[in-house]
Amino acid sequence: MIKVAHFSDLHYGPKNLKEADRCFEAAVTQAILEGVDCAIITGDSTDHALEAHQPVVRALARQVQRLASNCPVLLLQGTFSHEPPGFLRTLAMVGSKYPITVADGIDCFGLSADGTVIEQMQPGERYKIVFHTLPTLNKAALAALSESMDSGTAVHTQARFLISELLQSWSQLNCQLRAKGIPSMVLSHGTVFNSVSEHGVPMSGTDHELDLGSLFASQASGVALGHIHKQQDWVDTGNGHRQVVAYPGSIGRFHHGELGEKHWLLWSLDAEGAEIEKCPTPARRTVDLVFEGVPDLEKLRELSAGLKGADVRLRYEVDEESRQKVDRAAIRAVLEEAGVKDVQIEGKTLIVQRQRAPGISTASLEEKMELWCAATNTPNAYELQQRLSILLNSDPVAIAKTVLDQLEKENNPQKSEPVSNENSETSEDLMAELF
Ligand SMILES: [Mn+2]
Repeated sequence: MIKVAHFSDLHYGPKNLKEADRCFEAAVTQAILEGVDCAIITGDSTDHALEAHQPVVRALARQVQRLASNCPVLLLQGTFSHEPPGFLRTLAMVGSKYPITVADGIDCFGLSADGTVIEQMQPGERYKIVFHTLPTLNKAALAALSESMDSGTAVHTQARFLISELLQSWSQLNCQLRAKGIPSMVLSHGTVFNSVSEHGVPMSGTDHELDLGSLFASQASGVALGHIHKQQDWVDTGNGHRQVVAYPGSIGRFHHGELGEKHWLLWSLDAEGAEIEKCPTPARRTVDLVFEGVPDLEKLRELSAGLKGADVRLRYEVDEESRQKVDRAAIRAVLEEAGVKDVQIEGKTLIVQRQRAPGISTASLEEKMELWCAATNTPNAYELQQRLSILLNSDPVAIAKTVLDQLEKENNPQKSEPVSNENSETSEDLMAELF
C-alpha cells in the first residue's frame, strides 16, 4: 500500500500568508506523522507572481523543505496567473534530504523502488507508483498536440477532445502496471465538468476541460486534482478496481462565504484501487451577518455571541437618508467585544429613485398638476384643478371670505340654502354665486 499526501491550491501571497501558512504547516506536520511515501502539490502554490526575496516565498519554501526532508515531493504547475511559469523551478532548488521534482508539462514520473526520488519514467525501471502529469497547459502546448485537429473546431472543444485522447492513451500502461501490482495516478490542474466551486456554484460551462468519463477511462487508480477550491471526490468501480477522482480543495479559506471544511488528502493506493482520507486543516471560520437597514446594535450583540475567533463580514443596505445613522465604529466595537478576530464591514447605499413625468418642463401649471396626479395615482384630480384655478384667479382675501362663508352655511344649514359648487367651472362662477 502506497501512501501519498495530496495538497493543493495553497495560494501563498502577502494577503493570504497567515491563513495559508497556518493551514499548510499543520497539514505538512500531519502528513509527516502519517509517514507518507511521497507528497504532491497539484498547482497554485502561490496566489500571484512574487518577488523571490519576499517573506511569503521564504515561508512557502520552508514548508516545502520540511516536506522534502521526509519524503520525495512532486510539484505540478497550476494556473499561470497564480503561479507564473518557472516559479516552481526556483522552489525545487531548496536544499532538502529528498529531491523536489517539478511537473510543468505532459509527462510520466515514477516513485523509485527504493522510495528516494520521483523521477521521469525510464523504460525497464521498476516503480512503486507511477504519476501521469497533465498540468495547466499554454495554447502552444495544446496546439502541438493538435496536429490532427480541424482548424474550424472551437478551441475548448479541441482541448477537451485532446485531453480525453491523452487520458485514454495512458490506459494501456496503467492496466499493465496494475497487473504487476503497481498503482498509478493522474495529476492535473483544471475543472471537472459539473464540479462545484467553493461558493456552491456548479461549473457547467463548455470551457471546462475535464470530464469524469475520460478521467476514469485513463484506468489510473487515482486522479489527484487541483484548481477547484472546494473538496469533492467521485468513485467508480466499473473498470474492475476502485478508482477515485478527488480535489482536496484549497488548503485554507481565502474568501468569505466559502462552504465546508478545508482539507488535504491522504491517498492509500494499491492494485485494487484507491482510498482517500479527508484531513481537515485549521482554516479560519468566516461568518456573514446581513442587515437590511441600519444595523441594530442590540441585535448585533445577540448575534455576535458565539462568534469568538471567527472572521465576520457584516453587510448592510441603507437608504440614502439613513446613511449617516450607521455607526461603523460602534459596530466594530460590539464585534470586537465578542472576541471576533477580523471584522469586515460592507455597506451599500440604496439611491432613492424619483420618477420624472415626461414633458413636465413645457406644461402649464394646471397641466403639471394633471401629470403629477397621473404619476402619483392621486384621485379627484378634477377637484384639485378647480381649487388651483381659484388660487390662481382670486385674491387671498376673497378666497378666505368665500371659505368662511361656506363654513358658516355648513354649520347653520337652515338659515340659508347650501351652496353647491359642484358645477362651478371657475372662481368667477363661484364668486358670482356667493355674492
Ligand atoms: Mn486555485
